[in-house]
Amino acid sequence: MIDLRSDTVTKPTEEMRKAAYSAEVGDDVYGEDPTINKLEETAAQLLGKEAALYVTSGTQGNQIAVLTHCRPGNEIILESESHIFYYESGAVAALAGVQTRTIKGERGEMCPKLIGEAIREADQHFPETGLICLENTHNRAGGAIISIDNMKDIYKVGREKNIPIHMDGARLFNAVAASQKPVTEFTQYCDTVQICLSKGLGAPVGSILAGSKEFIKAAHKWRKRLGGGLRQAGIIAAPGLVALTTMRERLIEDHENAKVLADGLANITGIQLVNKVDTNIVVVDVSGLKMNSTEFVEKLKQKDILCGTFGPNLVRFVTHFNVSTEDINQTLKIVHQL
Ligand code: TLP
Repeated sequence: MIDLRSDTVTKPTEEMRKAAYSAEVGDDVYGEDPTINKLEETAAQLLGKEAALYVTSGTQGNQIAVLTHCRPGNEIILESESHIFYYESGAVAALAGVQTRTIKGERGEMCPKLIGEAIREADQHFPETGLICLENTHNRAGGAIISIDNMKDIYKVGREKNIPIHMDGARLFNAVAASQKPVTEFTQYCDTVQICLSKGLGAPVGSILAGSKEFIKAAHKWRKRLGGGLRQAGIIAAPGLVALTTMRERLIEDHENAKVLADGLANITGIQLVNKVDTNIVVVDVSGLKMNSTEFVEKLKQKDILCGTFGPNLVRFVTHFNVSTEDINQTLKIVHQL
């Protein structure tokens, strides 16, 4: 099987498995797991934030961010196809009791002026705006990089009106690798950031939520409330540390493979490339093949290639370190024959 459904399917490397085996552990609810402590310190330093918290998933990290920044009845501003809005099962409503104000972006980038206009004035009729959320890279915009300039302008709007910014940076290191800019160039323009260790970086589980010391202290309590207090979890944090320290630079290989795939697919009659490929995600429209996305995905599955539906006619392919350039060429060969 060539699995291009997501970079979440990556299997831990040998080094990660060895790190898990030999991890020093303790009870993290007592703050005594040295491996988790090291992971959190390393992540905070790397991301240019005062503190960090190890959480079970990207969704948990984002939800804890919303819960910590907001109060029930607040409104949060976010892009209309952002993961927090689109793919987190309505958790911001169910858990944090906030309502969403979505803004349609251009390749995932929201217009700072529109954000400024969406921030609520003080009025008894209005909810209070509690948070602005960004997503970098933007999944449904096809792994698009949100530019540092756009982030800076949104941050300015947030600061003027005293609204914090949270970045869903599930794939932030893809943006970093592709743009060859330090990660802190991005994170300086958000108050809190969530990064996934379990996507392109390849760890089996876990995310990091980073921010100020005060914020992380409050976030820690929310993690506990959500049942996310873990015990000898150094065993899973150890591969996360390997992921964070050794797997970032190689992401450019995934981006190169994504470009080969995108160019090849674009040359196949009936297939239309939908996104400009900045990183590791390729989205195509298959309606020209006289089939819908479900049929396309099923046909490829029969030939041992996995990809995912992304809309009635849209299909998403995601490259990662368990997919080689030969696998990409094989995929193209099979799609040609459909
Ligand atoms: N994305 C998954 C699916 O949930 C769609 C994928 O296969 O791409 N933020 C962003 C931008 C994400 O893409 C994801 C996962 C998450 C957050 C959530 O991470 P997890 O799956 O760890 O909860």
